[in-house]
Amino acid sequence: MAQDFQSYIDRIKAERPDEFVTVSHEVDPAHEITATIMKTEQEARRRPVFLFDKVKGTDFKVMSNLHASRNRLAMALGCGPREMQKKFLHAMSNPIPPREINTGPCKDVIIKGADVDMRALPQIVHHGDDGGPYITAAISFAKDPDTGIYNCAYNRLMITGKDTTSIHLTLGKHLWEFHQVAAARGEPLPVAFAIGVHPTIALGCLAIGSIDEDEVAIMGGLFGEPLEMVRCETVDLLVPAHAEMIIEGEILPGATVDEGPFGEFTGYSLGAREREVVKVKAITHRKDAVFYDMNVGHLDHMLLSTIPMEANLYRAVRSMVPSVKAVRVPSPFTCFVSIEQRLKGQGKNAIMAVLGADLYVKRVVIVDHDVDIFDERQVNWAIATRCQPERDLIVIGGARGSDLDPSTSGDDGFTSKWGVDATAKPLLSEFTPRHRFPQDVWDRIDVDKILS
Ligand SMILES: Cc1cc2nc3c(=O)[nH]c(=O)nc-3n(C[C@H](O)[C@H](O)[C@H](O)COP(=O)(O)O)c2cc1C
Ligand SMILES: [Mn+2]
Repeated sequence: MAQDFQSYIDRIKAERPDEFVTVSHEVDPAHEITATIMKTEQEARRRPVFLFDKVKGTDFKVMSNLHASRNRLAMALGCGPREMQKKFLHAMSNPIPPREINTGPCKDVIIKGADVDMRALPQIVHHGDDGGPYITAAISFAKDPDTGIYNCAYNRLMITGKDTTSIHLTLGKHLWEFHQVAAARGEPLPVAFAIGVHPTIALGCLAIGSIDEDEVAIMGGLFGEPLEMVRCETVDLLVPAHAEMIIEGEILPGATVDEGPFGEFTGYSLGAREREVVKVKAITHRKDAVFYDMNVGHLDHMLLSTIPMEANLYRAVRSMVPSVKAVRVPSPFTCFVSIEQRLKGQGKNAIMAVLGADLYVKRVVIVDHDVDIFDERQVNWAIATRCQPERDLIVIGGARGSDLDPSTSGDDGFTSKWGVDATAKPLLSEFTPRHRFPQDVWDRIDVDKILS
């Protein structure tokens, strides 16, 4: 399968021409890119991929909103939208290690040392209150300082100088842990960022699991072949050979800079704080590189992250409750699960599995398999009619969640978490029956005839 970004874009242009919009007039990277995408979504109810041909202050074209459609993501994975979770789980349990190749298109242009200028990149300001221009589609590649196992994640980078950015490391996540270990030794942590990648790489980097699970090999599992990687110019790391652009650098030990606020996936503008600093050592890119801008805080960002999150949560619940039916992450910090409860207590076990499997989940609701978790009215109905809060609500205090949860403001993600067991007690089969119709009556009513 082609592992580059452009050939995937060519497929969208050929197979889904209505989903590709080129903006040929000049746009201001301050707010206009994000506002154009969101106004199109709100007024025309469309979520195409956007290519901004002329962006003030830079030679790079900017592309955005690629991931704002489940169908487009499914196309990247070569499956239907309903098969994505299965495909993701298969890749997690069948990872394929990468293959190093000598060189690749991401090395067409190599800019090093004093020639590095982050100001030559698009200086995109997304929302009104943002603290500065941000790179929102940077996928970090770094190695565990002890084990050498790779870790990948998206990390927001605020451009702070000619060769510096800040980096947001969610407290307690894997890259933050690598940095803690390196910084305690007084060492910088080498890191490289890929910008503009095939959506399979974007999905793979968001896999949730142990720090010892290598996201690069999950990307291979998703491609069904090893990810082709090349060696960086200035740091000892491998990066995707076919990326549009690579930024090489290191996270400095002990240095911080003011960062944020930033309009985030929570729907809030927040997170202003002192954060770690990246010293940029090289930028390499394709000769015709398109700069990808994640339309952060909206569907481009949200749809992408929920697929890997849901796969991991399904895996976790299934290890505890084999008869799990479906898992969904409908909104930030929230998870809905349906199970076929065969034994008393499995609803509570499902709560424990979910809260133990993902740092970000703060609220989980478990329902029986007759409730469609893709319909929030049904979930609310189950909470209202099958729950006794005194008995069915679990609250865990003093846990770790997202430092971007505004309700933990001042406490940086130190949070309580809750689970709602909205399954029927003791079991659905013994619960008050739902109203229904005798099957023979239902079958003999001919709606077409009545309406004709
Ligand atoms: C567009 C986008 C931006 C993100 N920005 C950040 C960020 O700035 N900092 C961060 O720690 N996680 C960010 N995340 C979430 C992480 O990439 C995600 O939780 C990842 O799985 C963490 O990797 P880990 O589990 O290997 O630690 C972002 C995710 C997306 C999709
Ligand atoms: Mn990881």
